[in-house]
Amino acid sequence: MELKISDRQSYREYVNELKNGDLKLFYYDMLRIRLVEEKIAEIYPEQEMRCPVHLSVGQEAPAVGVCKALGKDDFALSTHRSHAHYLAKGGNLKAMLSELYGRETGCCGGKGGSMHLNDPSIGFYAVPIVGSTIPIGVGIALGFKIQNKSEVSVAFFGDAATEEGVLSESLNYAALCKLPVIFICENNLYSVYSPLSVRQPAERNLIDIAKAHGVEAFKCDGNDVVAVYNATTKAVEKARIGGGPTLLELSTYRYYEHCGTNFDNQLGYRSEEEFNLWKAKDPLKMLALKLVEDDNFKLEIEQMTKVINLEITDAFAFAKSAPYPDEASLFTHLYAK
Ligand SMILES: Cc1ncc(C[n+]2csc(CCOP(=O)(O)OP(=O)(O)O)c2C)c(N)n1
Ligand SMILES: [Mg+2]
Repeated sequence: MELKISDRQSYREYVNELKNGDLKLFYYDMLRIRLVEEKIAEIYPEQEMRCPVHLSVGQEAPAVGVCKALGKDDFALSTHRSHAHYLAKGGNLKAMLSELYGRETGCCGGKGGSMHLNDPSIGFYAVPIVGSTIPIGVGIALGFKIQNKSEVSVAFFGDAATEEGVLSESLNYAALCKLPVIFICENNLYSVYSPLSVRQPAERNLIDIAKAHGVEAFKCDGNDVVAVYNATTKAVEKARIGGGPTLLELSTYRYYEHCGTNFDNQLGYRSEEEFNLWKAKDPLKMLALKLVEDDNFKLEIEQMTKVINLEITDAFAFAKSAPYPDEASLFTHLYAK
């Protein structure tokens, strides 16, 4: 059967009518993030994007599984590795790419770059100081509670951030005040080139640390978008009715180098064998396995790819031709009003 899909909107309308539409939407969103980032990797050597980039290829499931469990007014705080979170939370692709190209149409007016994809209208800030999303997420949750709102905040952070003292203080305060915050640790095993084994004693267990502070905590397969979505949905439901915080530790893996658009296994800080084991558990592959019973799915992937690539070509053209910020803008947004 030939599907009549001409643009993203009509694809979404089509998918929404399907019974297992959510799974297909998850796939669509993860594929979109992957294709966007692979395109960034492909043309980064042109040296027109003048900011460092930290790619999430391989880590799409935490972004989509978590953000799809949130509403528009819930707040997500992301890190230096924020493209996937921004797109999954509903960020505008043209505004994101413009930001990477330093253009005034960027979501930070072209002054932030890849690590500052901020858009409060979609409930999203990225803060690249490792660990800082944790207390800011708690602060935003405190704000929601004081205002009697039912929104929740989500703090994304990597495994390296769990080595910072602020995690303990934040867990403690969030549990004490039963704040509507969800702590999401994306454990990809590395902080730049340092594996967990040289940074933390083997007995150190994040789940136990969270529980010791009175925060419910669960481990979850971070490459299984459905598992991530279900775990986050539970945590969000609990937080909305005053049940307090939850921590989820999501196991996942980045494919590209820590910062940049190359592959760096040749450096020897991680083995080819480990890399291939994780590639076999690729989040898109794992979700496709759940969808194979649908004969049309292969065809749909092809069509999704076409639709997404059209959007990407359009968004890059937009970003590359947008104006640079005016010199006078150097002196704006320096202080909060
Ligand atoms: C406070 C602080 N120290 C150091 C850095 C430099 N730095 C940027 S990312 C990073 C590693 C972060 O590892 P992790 O939190 O596990 O996230 P991942 O990069 O693996 O996604 C470091 C050390 C920083 N941004 N902030
Ligand atoms: Mg890490």
